[in-house]
Amino acid sequence: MTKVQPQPITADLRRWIASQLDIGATAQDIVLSMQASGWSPGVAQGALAEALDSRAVLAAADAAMAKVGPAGHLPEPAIADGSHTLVAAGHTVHVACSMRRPRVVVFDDLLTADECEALVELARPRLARSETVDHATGGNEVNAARTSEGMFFSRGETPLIAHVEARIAALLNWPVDRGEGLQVLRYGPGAEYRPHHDYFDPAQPGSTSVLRRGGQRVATLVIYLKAPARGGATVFPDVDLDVAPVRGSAVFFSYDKPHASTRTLHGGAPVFEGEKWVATKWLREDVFT
Ligand code: PD2
Ligand code: ZN
Repeated sequence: MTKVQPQPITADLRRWIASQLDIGATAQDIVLSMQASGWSPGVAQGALAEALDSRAVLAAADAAMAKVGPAGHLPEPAIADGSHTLVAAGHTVHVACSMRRPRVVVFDDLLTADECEALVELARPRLARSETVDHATGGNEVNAARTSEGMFFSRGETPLIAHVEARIAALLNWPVDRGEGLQVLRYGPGAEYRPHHDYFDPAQPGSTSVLRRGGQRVATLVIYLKAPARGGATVFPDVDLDVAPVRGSAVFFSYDKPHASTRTLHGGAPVFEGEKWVATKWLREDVFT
């Protein structure tokens, strides 16, 4: 008896469907092309429904943002009135602590344990040794200062990712389309990310090409998906602040200029025991393409 192999919805397939939707292909065209390439009708329709669902979530998030007007100068949660419980896209998030200069806010319960686990499992098969931007060329390079493994999701890649991005957009009052795709990092014992700034140094020749895709980074949100037993804090050496990695929590910080005077130097301290997983969302001043 021949066994029918299940056909998984792969990242490549999701990207292909997204590109077809971008160029205006109809649902019927997409399903027919998939069937012609050997996908079963059920999988083709399921993958398309998933892609349309993600798009609807992101479109609703951007429509909600349009109602509150254009993005302000910097991403910022609405806590100026003393609120420490925020409802973002229907999900309740708690403010654990905040600092004014540099602007740092720690959130609890940004993601549920199930959401953290699902993101880890989606990312796991796609991990590779982390790269950083080569300042001279704007390309990527493996860097000894970053001993984690990582991968990038594209924006709205799955309905879960679209929901998380809509929640982040609502929490930080910054449109989804001004964010890079989520990056997931895994740190094993001994792995670390030495202190650095997340903005692109305008003086470096390699920054020109990255700045063309949405301008400067203006804020970072590091979400803890899995906490190590010891080590792995996110550290801010300029202000002697260590943020403990707690599953579902996140640290947000913003920087109004690409300069060390923002005191946003930060790093991932070495993991001593267990594994640390994070998802990082970088926010740009303009639409990220
Ligand atoms: O994993 C961290 O704690 C960390 C520290 C510094 C992540 C990043 N930077 C980053 O993703 O930029
Ligand atoms: Zn960083």
